[in-house]
Amino acid sequence: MGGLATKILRPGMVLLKNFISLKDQVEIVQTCQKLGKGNGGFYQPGYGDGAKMLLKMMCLGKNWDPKTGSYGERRPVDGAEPPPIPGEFHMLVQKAIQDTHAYLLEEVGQKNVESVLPSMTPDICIVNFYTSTGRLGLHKDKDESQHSLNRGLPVVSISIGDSAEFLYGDQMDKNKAEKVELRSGDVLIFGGKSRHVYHGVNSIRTKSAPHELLQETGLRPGRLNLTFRKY
Ligand code: AKG
Repeated sequence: MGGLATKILRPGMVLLKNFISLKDQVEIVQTCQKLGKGNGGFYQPGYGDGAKMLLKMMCLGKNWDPKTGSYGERRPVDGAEPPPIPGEFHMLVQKAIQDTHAYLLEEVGQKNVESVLPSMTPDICIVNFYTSTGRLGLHKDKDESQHSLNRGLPVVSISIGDSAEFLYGDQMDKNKAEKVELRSGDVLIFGGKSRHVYHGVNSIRTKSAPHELLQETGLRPGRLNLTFRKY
C-alpha cells in the first residue's frame, strides 16, 4: 500500500501518493457508477479522424469533445447535458491543492506558492475508464481557455482502481518521456510551468487494484481517472 508522500516530479508537477482514503475511493467509484449509467454517462468517444479512443469517457460540469477539441454545455454525440461536479469532488480538489501549497511552503521553503502552482476551482471533470488494454497517447491539455492556459491553472488528476504507467515529458516522444506509476488513491497535479507538459497513459497494470475497493464497489477490472480543470 505505502503511506502518504508528496513528490515533486518537476516544477509545478506534484504527485500526492495515497492521498485518497479507501473509503473516499469507494465513494468516488459509487458516484461515478451512478452518474455513468444516467443521462450524459459513459460512452466511447472518437477522434476527428474517426479512430475510437481506447477508453470510456463521461464529462461533469461541462462537456469536452475529443472530435473537435472543444468545450460546450452539451455533448454533440447525443445532446446530453453533463451532470454537475459533485460537492465532494470539489472538496477533494481543493484539499489536494491546499495540501500541496502547505508542502511547498513548509517543506520546500517556497514563499510564493501561487506562482508555482496557482489555485484552481474546476468547472469540468473528465472521467475516463480504461480497461486492461486501455491507453492514451502523449498529448498536451490545450483546449482550455487562453486565460486558464496562460495562468497555468493546474489539472488535478485522481487515479482509482488498477495502476497506470503514466508518461510525461517535453516532447511527444514515448522514448524520451519520464515514467511514473499512478496507483489507486494517488493524485497528480500539473500546473504552472508544467501546465503544457506532454503526458499520456502507456499501459494499465492488471490486477493491481486494492481488493477491498473491488469487493465494496464491484468495479470492473480497469482504471478510473478523473481530471479536473478550469475551462
Ligand atoms: C487527460 O485526461 O488529458 C489525461 O491525460 C488522463 C491521464 C490519466 O488517465 O491519468
